[in-house]
Amino acid sequence: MKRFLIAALAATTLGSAITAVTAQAADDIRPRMIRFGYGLNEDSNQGRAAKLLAEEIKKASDGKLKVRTFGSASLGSDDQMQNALMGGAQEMMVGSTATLVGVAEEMAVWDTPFLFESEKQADYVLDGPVGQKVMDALEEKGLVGLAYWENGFRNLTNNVRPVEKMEDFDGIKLRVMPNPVFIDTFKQMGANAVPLPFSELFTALETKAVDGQENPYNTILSSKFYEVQKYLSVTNHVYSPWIVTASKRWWDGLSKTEQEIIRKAAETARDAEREDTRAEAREALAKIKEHGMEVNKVSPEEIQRMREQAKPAIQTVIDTVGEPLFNEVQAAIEKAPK
Ligand code: TK8
Repeated sequence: MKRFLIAALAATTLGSAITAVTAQAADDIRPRMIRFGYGLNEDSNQGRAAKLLAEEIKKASDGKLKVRTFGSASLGSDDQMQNALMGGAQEMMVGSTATLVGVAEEMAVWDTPFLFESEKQADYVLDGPVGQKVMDALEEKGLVGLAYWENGFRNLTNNVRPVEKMEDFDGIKLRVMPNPVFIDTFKQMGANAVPLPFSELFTALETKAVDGQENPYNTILSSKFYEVQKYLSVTNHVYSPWIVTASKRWWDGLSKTEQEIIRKAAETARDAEREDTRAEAREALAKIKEHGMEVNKVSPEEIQRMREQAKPAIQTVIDTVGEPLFNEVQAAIEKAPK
């Protein structure tokens, strides 16, 4: 403050007054090392966005805030990283909202089968007030939500048979994200749903501990699931967001300027990541086929049957998040652009 006053007194032109203000803001940024973890590899859409986030933070802080990114779950599974953030042992991460349901049950609302019909709709709801409300539920659990990134619409892969109708799920050992809504949804379909962390998934497919999994095209490509999976069935059964989070213990010790820089970087990276992910997804099916996977598109009639069959899982969501929040999300969807 003293420095600011002296500088301001010494200022004879508007230009140097501005310099003084900037200098004061810079004092607000301390040299820090930020560990940012994520589950996919560096060559994935998640990896590219993490890199961009790190660059943005470096630029905006004049190199004082240094982000070290750790891909391929090298700091642990999504679940382990969440715990590290809550305990203050790691600063930041990006991972699925689905894995956070055990921390803040409100997150389960995004797992509602067939919730969104388009990416535009998802952006509108996630970036709007109800998306923020769900994010805010993390705070009392020791996490600060910064931005939703796109994981995307999920599709099914397996080694048993192409899934063309609901009955084809029968007996397939399917890895699902570890949360009750995903387990329920696929049990309803007749699959044998096995919850597993993503970091164990490739090996589980390779060793045939499970027959299949479900993820967006981007991940099927970047994680090379085509090496260990034969059939891809296009279901778009749910849109999955990722969420960038920070350890609240750590966050509360940052200056306002630092918080602002990091929040903005998470949002800038979000916008770029969504564009990148969508562009990649548009090309992905052709590439997946080139890698030898057999692709089938599930018919609208069969999707309708799956929607009906998934209804008990929707009830699980309502029981978990409460009817008011569920309805609020529905209302936002109705207002969203198609
Ligand atoms: C990456 C995961 C992944 C998710 C999953 O750590 O677990 O299947 O789709 O993106 O968060």
